[in-house]
Amino acid sequence: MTNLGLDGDRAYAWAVEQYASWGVDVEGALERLGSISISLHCWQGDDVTGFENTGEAIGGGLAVTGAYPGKARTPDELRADVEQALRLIPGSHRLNLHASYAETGGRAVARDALEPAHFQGWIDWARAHRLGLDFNPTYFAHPLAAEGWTLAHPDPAIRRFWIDHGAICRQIGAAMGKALGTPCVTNVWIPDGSKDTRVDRRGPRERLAAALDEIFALPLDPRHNKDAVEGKLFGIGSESYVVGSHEFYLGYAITRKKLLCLDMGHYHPTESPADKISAVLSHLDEILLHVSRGVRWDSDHVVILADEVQAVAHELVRGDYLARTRVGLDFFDASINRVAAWVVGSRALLRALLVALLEPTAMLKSLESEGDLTARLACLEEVKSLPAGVVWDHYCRVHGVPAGREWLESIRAHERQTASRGR
Ligand code: RNT
Ligand code: ZN
Repeated sequence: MTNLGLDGDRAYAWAVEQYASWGVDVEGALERLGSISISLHCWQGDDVTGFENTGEAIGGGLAVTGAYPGKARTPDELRADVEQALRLIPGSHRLNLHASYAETGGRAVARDALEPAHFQGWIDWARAHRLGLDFNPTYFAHPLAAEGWTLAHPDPAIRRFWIDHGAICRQIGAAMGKALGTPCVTNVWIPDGSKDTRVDRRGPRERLAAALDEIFALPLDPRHNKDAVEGKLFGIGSESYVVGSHEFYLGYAITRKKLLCLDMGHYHPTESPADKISAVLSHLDEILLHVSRGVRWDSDHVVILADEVQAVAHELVRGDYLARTRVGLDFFDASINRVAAWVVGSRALLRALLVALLEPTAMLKSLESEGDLTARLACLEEVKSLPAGVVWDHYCRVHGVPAGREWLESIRAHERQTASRGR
């Protein structure tokens, strides 16, 4: 063993003692952390471009800024980049695909004619790497979405196209889940909304509910596919009205027994996504989280270990919601190395979860229930300086992943290997 390893072991033993003095079982916490899979969003690797090669603008109010070189151009490049990211993220995780990442062998396949076969490359690769897959129908970057309306479009022919797309995507999700032995979450997000004052706010919502009911009409085995619906506050071009708002989907998810997807960027900036978890899980079996970071607006910045992410992690642990929550990332940044963005976001989220798992929650809850609010506040503050960083380093080491900033070396080497991609 190297000196570094010895120092690390000593530091870890000391940290375990510190936590034991608070009644916290560090090994138990690490075991629980190891059982949490994060769904990495494929779209961080190529700025939400996908492989349809239609030259269609992304649209849907989504915007990716930056011109960092090295963007993945092909499924193989994207898979190599995900593999590189996963080498630097401790634990076993998942990949979240959009329908626009189908592999159609250079042939144009309409979105309402996609098949599981178009994702066989992804499925085989996921199996080889022991990854689960999650899925999303793609309701943007398409001529029939160019007006900003899809499932709630007033034209029944356009609605039909998008309903068929959604229905087909659930079956693709089920094929992924069946092949990989882990349920695929297929998440529906649509951009539909209005830039300016909407007079008829009711019609589009009635159309959306009816369209969703058609999409979900075919019963699928929940061991293969689980459906989620994602609401939003506003987007570029839908500032005044969003058909699929939070309230719309909360009601929909409760009445149709779907997963509700809470994207951390999809609320008023002063709202707390963390506080919504126990509220919605009072009425739902499961939720999907899109962990993201809005800066002033729904800007989809790379996730960092910030207060709101920590608050979400605390809620999942304190409320004992981990088993009822699927955790995914959702951000896109083209101004920094795209693989590093996945690594920063995933490691930040895992660290937040670790801090939450290392909390003496039972003790804090009993102070609270005894009404000792002074001790609750004092202890919440003291706990913040416990040596979670030392435990994190140990966790990385036992998972064969660089503990500190050394992981950047590996990103640099990958950058050199992929230099020929250019911008
Ligand atoms: C958009 C939603 C949605 C997308 C992805 C690409 O506001 O957050 O989840 O980011 O589907
Ligand atoms: Zn999202």
